[in-house]
Amino acid sequence: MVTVDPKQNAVFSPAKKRPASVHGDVILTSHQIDSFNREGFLSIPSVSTPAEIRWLTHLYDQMFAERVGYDDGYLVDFAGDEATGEMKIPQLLGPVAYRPKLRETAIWRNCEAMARQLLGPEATFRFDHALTKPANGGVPTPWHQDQAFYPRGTKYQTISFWIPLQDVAPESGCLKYVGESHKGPLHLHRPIGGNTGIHGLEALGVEEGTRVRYCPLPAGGAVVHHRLTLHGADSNVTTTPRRAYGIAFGLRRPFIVIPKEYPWNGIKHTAGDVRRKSAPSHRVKLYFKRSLMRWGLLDR
Ligand SMILES: O=C(O)CCC(=O)C(=O)O
Repeated sequence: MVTVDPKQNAVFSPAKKRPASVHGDVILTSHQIDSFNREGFLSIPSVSTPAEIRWLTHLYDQMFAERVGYDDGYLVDFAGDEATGEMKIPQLLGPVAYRPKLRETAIWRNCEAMARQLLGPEATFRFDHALTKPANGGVPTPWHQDQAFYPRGTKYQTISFWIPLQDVAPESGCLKYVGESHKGPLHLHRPIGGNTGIHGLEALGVEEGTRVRYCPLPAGGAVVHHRLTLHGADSNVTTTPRRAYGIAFGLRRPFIVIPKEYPWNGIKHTAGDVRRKSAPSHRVKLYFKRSLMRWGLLDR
């Protein structure tokens, strides 16, 4: 097993005395940027502080305990079809919509600053999520590429940061990558196990070869990956749940990135989709979105 030491090529200066408003305490070196561009991912030893991680862990546990987002269809099972009982990998899509304070964190500020270094000054926030791997075994996160989740009409291309809230290693479900897979192609995907009631996707025909890299990290460290980088995680066989927060930033392109729905998304019909479409908040949002699009004030 090949693991990547985040300290190896990283320069990190958590400027403790800086006021919170200063943009980005973590500055990527040109060596790190080259490494990201070459490999399609990068480990960063710290993007937060122990106090912030304690605060976020509390907030995170509260959100999952209260099942925040469930009725709106934003709390879903990434790896199960929900018809079968306990969620296998509970995932909350868009936690910042429920807890706007997430925007005020060092994690957010640092990831946004790094995204601008990697993508350019126009990079903007696109998406966040929280994903828990229950303790004592359970299912792995299969190989997938983030672009496979993009819906039709997307005009953005993203990179994703993933921040564990406790130390992670291969046995607790740290992320693993296939190095250089961001150079393409986009693999065919399918809903996990071919079950169209499952939200998560798995890539087909992945040849791992010798290029698999595990990225163990301390709590509050981060990995960042390109939208085409194949990634996944093994089962969490430790006795504590593995909590992780993810944020994606993207660049708006002058063209539609996904003109036609990917077939593997078109065939999905999940319990979360049903809840989302019937939630009153969804219907109101859809009404305003369609009106703005009709008036030319919003593109997809
Ligand atoms: O947390 C996991 O197991 C997978 C996360 C992931 O695929 C992502 O954040 O892009």
